[in-house]
Amino acid sequence: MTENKKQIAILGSTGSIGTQALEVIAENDSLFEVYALTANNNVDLLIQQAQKFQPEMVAIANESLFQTLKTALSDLPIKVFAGADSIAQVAEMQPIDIVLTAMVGYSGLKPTINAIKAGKKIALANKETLVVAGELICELASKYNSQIIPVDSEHSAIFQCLAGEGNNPIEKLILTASGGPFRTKSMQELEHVTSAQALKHPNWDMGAKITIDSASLMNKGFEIIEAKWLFGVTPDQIEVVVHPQSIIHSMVQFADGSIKAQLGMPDMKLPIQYALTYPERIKTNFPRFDFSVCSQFTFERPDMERFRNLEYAYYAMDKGGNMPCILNAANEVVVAEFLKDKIGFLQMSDIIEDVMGKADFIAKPIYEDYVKTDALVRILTKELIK
Ligand code: MN3
Repeated sequence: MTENKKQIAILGSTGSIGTQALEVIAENDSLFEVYALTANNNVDLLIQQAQKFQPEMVAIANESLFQTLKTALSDLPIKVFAGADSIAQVAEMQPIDIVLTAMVGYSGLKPTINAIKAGKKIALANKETLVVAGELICELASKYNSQIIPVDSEHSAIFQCLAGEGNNPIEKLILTASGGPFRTKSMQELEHVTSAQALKHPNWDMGAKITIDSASLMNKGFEIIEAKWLFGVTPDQIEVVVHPQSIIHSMVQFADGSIKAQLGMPDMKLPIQYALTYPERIKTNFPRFDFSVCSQFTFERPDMERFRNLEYAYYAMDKGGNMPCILNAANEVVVAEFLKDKIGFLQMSDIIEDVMGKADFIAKPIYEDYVKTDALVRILTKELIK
């Protein structure tokens, strides 16, 4: 461990964000050092990453893979842990400066809470954490003086637009959406789209779960909730506009009517790097946007009739309590079933709507309520699919 380098923990290092974060770190190894890496199941890639980056410790959530990991790294001075609890513990280790939360879904909640309680700076890529328990996370972050820096490209854009604005009043946040691969599909066509089609995102290269969420606009739904908590605005101050070119990553409209936007190529390495170097910017050699190549920016309203998930997310955000947690748990189940082609694309929204009407609503949830809601809603959703 080198004293003057920022010590980074990457939770979910084998996923799309995790691997891109390691590319950013590899290119800036005079600034950053990997302190810890964690993964869910992908032990082979975790081993390769550990051999290359030589962190102090690695952890794998799937305990049955402990021995494989341990044996493969036995000739290196790397501590090896297994189990979901160990990942939450890794997040609070003393030397860590920044915890990048890049795991998928609800599983990010506990480790993020631990990292916040340890006062770490959080580079937040796991949006589900804020969707599920945004109120609790924000309370803890202020109590333990932990700064949350968004990695999600839209929120990074807003964060960048707000830099230097002090307490200048925000009128609204304008989140851009690509519209996904099915933007122009009719209702009848949407009936028959497959997971393979949904996995072909036009602009962004991402993991499977978020790519399906993008196709169904649930991702944008989660992002409005994420924005509400990150930037302390009310639901009516958050607007979504479809911008198929994905060059404007989001915008802020201030009280005087002025709108600031952040633009760039759709490359997650940029917001990842900004979260790690903030408040500084450092040179990259990523491809630059060329106005002579893309000469047209277009905008349209999102269609909430074909893409009902966005409407459900607005409803969940307005309703508050554990409703966003219900929305997220139901969505995690239906996306997994859709990926196995067990249910259709439009059925995902049907089931989510049904679950939101049937699950028990809790107006003022505490941590244990989120845990219980998540577990019960998964069971309920699976029953409704049968
Ligand atoms: Mn995004």
